[in-house]
Amino acid sequence: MKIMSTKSFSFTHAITRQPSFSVVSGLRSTERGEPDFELMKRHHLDYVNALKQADAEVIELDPLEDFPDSVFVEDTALCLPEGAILMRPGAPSRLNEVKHMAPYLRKLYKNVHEIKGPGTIEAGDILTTEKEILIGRSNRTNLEGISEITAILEQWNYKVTEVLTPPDILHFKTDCSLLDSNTILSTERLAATGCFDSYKVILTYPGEEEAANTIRYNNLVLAPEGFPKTTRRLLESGFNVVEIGNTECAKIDGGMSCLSLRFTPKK
Ligand code: CIR
Repeated sequence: MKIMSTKSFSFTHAITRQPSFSVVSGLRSTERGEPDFELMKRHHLDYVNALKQADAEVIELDPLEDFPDSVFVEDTALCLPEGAILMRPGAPSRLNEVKHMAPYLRKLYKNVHEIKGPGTIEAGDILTTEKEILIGRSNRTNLEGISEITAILEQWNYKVTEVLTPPDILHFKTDCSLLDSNTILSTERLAATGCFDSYKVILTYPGEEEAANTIRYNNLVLAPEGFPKTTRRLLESGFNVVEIGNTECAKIDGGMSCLSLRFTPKK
């Protein structure tokens, strides 16, 4: 795989948070059974090790029992080379997760903004590519949240494109991920909206829509295990793929991107 140095997938650091025992009560859109905590912990360890294998310095935070979904740190902040932006989650039970992330980001970044509201936005709805930042409106991310973050991103000279997350999909990135500076992995239903028309798109294999949420971290793509036909498509396109078990997080709508913040700090 060609190693390119780009701001959208070249990083030095990652933040993860251990699942809490309460994770078994995490929010979910449909009931798919209770997550097996021990198995989730093993998958989480594999995930952290894969980030390290991709040269990440991983800051592993302690579990937060009061916040069942706090393992999904991605939703609390957007981290860019210019600074970090603290989100304002649309799920009331997740709102105060941000307070527990803020001190770590303030240590690592000089520039930390926060979404003050009344709008809401979760970073699971934000896809940063080399040429723009796509933000999906969803049940968690509304117009006010998008306009508040857009004002900050435009100061940093980003082009922001608002897109619609198809109905019944939790977050925009539930259905897509960035593979390289011009390639997106997407489900057919999301690509059909036209939001990736200016990119090269690799589609998830029909029936393997859950494989769409991966992460590219330096030269590695972390992809969920159990979707062999989509993984084959990635391998055939020249990506280095490491598969990580995700069956337990999937029961509460979580995937590869949700489990980390990926960034290069700037003091
Ligand atoms: C939630 O509903 O908020 C969690 N159970 C799942 C969050 C997944 N996060 C993400 O896609 N970025």
